[in-house]
Amino acid sequence: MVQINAVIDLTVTEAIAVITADSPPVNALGHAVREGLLAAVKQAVADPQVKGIVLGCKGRTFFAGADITEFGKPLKAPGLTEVIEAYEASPKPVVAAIFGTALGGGLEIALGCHFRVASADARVGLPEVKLGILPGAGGTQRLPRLIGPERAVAAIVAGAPMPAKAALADGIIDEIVAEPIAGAVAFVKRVLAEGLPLVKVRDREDKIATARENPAAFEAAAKAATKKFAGVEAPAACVESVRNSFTLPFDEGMEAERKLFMKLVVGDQSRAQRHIFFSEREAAKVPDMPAGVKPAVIKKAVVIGGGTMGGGIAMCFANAGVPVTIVETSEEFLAKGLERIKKTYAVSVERGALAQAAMDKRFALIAGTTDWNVIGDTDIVIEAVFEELGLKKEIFGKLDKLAKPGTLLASNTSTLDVDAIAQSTSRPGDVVGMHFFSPANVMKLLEIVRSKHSSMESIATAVAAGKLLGKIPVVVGNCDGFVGNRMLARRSTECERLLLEGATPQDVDAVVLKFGFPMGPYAMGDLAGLDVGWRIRQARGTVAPVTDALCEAGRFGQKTGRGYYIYENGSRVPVPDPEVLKLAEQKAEAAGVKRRNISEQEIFERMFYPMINEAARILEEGIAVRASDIDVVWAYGYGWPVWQGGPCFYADLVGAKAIVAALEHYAELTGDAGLKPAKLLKELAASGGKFGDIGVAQKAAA
Ligand code: T1G
Ligand code: NAD
Repeated sequence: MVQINAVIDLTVTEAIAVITADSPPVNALGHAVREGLLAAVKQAVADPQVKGIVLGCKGRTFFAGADITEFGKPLKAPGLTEVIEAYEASPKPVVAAIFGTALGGGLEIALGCHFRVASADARVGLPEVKLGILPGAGGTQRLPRLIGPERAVAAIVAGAPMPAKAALADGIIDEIVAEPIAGAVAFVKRVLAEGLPLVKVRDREDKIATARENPAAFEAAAKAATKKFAGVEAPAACVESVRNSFTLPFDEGMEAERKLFMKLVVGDQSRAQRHIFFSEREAAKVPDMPAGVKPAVIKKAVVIGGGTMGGGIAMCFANAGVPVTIVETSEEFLAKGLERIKKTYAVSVERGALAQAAMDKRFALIAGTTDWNVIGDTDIVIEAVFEELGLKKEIFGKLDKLAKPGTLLASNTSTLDVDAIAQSTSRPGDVVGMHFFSPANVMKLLEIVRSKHSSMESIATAVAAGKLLGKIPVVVGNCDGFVGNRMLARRSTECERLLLEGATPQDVDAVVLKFGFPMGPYAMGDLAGLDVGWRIRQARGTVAPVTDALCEAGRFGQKTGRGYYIYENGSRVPVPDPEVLKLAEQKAEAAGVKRRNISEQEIFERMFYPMINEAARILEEGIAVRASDIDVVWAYGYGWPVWQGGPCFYADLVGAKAIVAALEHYAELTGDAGLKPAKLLKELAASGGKFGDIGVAQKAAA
């Protein structure tokens, strides 16, 4: 074995050279890896003893792509394209030995090899679009030559990895093997023994010939793939580059791909998406977590309340293979809850997103009861009953008596005081908030609310449970509305004011949609149900004149067919309703509010700046430890477009100075002291500082 450099070694056995990378955690194709890979293949090609070459990795995965932390910095030679060309040009057969996740540059180098074998549980893909870029080392030129431009553009714009079995069917990999390296060695020996021709993917024309003749099918596939990405740069660039694969000669297509890559990688959208990539990984790290704190193992779960959220949370456990029991007040409510779960799974089966067998397996893991004694034999309890503090305290009092020591007791409350809930037990250290987002079986975000009593073990267990359930856990402090809902409340206040002052729901929603949100605030209110907020305002004695009047008229949104919009015959399409404007005019007159035309820019600023201002207060109070945590909350819980980076990242693009000036203007205009710029925001404005400098997460978006 020859150690080519710190991360690459070369072993020659029976005329087969095995080139192996060992660069934890994911064998990213950083400079040292590239340099070593190039030197190794040159050595293997030059060695007369060597007849065949295998490219593989040690550790948990085959190359998971380029080293994202190198982006935005001067590129050190050799570039990945040069390395791949050296493997492709080898006169000796080269076989890639894939396992784990061959992603981005990892799949691209494998496509540069003459053959690819993979373990059955491997996944391959080109997810670059999720980082606001496109495959930049030949993926948009080689993949179409293997699977055709139509399928390639769909795969590249979606950026989703595919399982080995599907990749085999597509001809991306040549064989599924039990053990990658040994399987690849056997494969290359067979190639040599049978004298199989070394076809370079770059020379394959059969899959692109049809599109060259008639690109209609490609254009249709491209249109379908990008329809949800209006205004997003990377998907459009992916389409352009894949189109080049059948309209330009290979080398010109490669050059064009390079140019598109270099343009995107320095752009704000890619910087924003890379920021979110690293921030979601940082969010799960609790800075003051002592080393050695071990999370408890979750083998069984109980959910109290089988309603909208309880049902979704139970599905999360079942989807993760954890047996879960729902506790309800009556057999009737239990049956309703289980039926809703069954229907939700059945929809996924109908859509082909879930196999019937998988549905049956998961549903079999969900039990229901009205008997609270199940509490005594579980590792975690998540309470999801009505949003009433008294009821939750009563329930945690019961849990305290029944649960075994060390059981994690969590509340899915969206607004209530977790300290108060914890204090209703004799073990407040075992209590945390685990705030899921609706629909709980879909939304990725999980706010883990740390009460002043929560122990480090409880927080560590909640974070681990979140990861087990496939969620993105963000640990936040205990306050009214935690991080997400607290900021959302600022936007809702402005929504109500703008209606009184003369804006329409469709005006405001259009501005928010244009920014990239999947839904505007009024349409979102109608989806969630206007009665949820109404009940909370009634409990708190606060008012929203227009929305309260809508609720008093039974207009709760989609569920009643009318809210801020009309929903005809059960449709989900919001139709503007002049009645709402009339109502707003009446309420404005009653409140003495002067109505006026409100510009798009003002609507924009009042939708986003008050939230950013609240984010600054949240950081001042330590409710969030990193600005990037706030960005992750909004990206994964509230639909903030990832290519806009999140409220704090976006604020840094705009600049604190401009935001402070606008807030001071609107505080004056509305008389709302809550709009006065936060201390931290004013400091950033004065110093030219950035949210990005607060906390430890922002390591690669520079
Ligand atoms: N570069 C640098 N660091 C990376 C990395 C990468 N590509 N992938 C992961 N890490 C770090 C990550 O930050 C974390 O660090 C640790 O590895 C474990 O990751 C030319 C230009 C591979 C499926 O988009 O999807 O190739 O927090 O916690 O859940 O066309 O990581 O421990 O300090 O996510 O097991 C394309 C990105 C790059 C894949 C593993 N590749 N990675 O998931 O672990 S662009 C990607 C992932 C490209 C070419 C272009 C996942 C994973 P830390 P983790 P995981
Ligand atoms: P829901 O009304 O749909 O369900 C509540 C369920 O709790 C009902 O089925 C009810 O029968 C059951 N229940 C009430 N008292 C009980 C008791 N003593 N024992 C057992 N079961 C009992 O409400 P939901 O929307 O699922 O909300 C549940 C919790 O989740 C609330 O705290 C809410 O604030 C929070 N939450 C809701 C959302 C959302 O979008 N709906 C999002 C995040 C968090």
